[in-house]
Amino acid sequence: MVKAVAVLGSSEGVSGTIFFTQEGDGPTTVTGNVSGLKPGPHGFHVHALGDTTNGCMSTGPHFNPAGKQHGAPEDENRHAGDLGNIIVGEDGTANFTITDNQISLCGKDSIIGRAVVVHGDPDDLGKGGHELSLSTGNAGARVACGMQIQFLRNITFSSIQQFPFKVICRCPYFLIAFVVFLFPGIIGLQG
Ligand SMILES: [Cu+2]
Ligand SMILES: [Zn+2]
Repeated sequence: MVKAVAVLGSSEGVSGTIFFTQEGDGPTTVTGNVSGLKPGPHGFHVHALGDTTNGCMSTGPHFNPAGKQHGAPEDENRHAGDLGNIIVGEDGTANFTITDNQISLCGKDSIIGRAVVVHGDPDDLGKGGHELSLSTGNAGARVACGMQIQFLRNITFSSIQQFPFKVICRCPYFLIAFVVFLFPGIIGLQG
């Protein structure tokens, strides 16, 4: 099990925390709580860059390693980062769980180090007929963004068992090998 987290920051009073978990090559589960938004649907995406030096605008476009069009989470032809909408209640908060097959915490197309963004308007899921529908879902301003999705804990039995098939997830294996075998060996030789 690989886990990651992104804490939302905003200049417009929006706050929240988003957690990601993934078991092996399986789907990634996204759970989050967000507050300070107007009621209704709000576009929710993984953007390409974990950079917020210029606010949420610095996060770049939707994460799109396969070069596809913007779409709905259930579409095959979609940006990997297209997680659809989160639904905000009358109290201005949203608690949600999304299970997604196109975002991953491992491998070369990992979302680790990228940004999660909440928009001010609904994502039309590519079907709104607006000139922005097929690029951004016409989801309006970026009202909050979570800089850099970061590993919460990645040294687990399942990530070790996947060695050597992962790019990122195998790193802890080397760390563990070093600590368990090599480091005591070096100390032993010197002693
Ligand atoms: Cu977005
Ligand atoms: Zn998109």
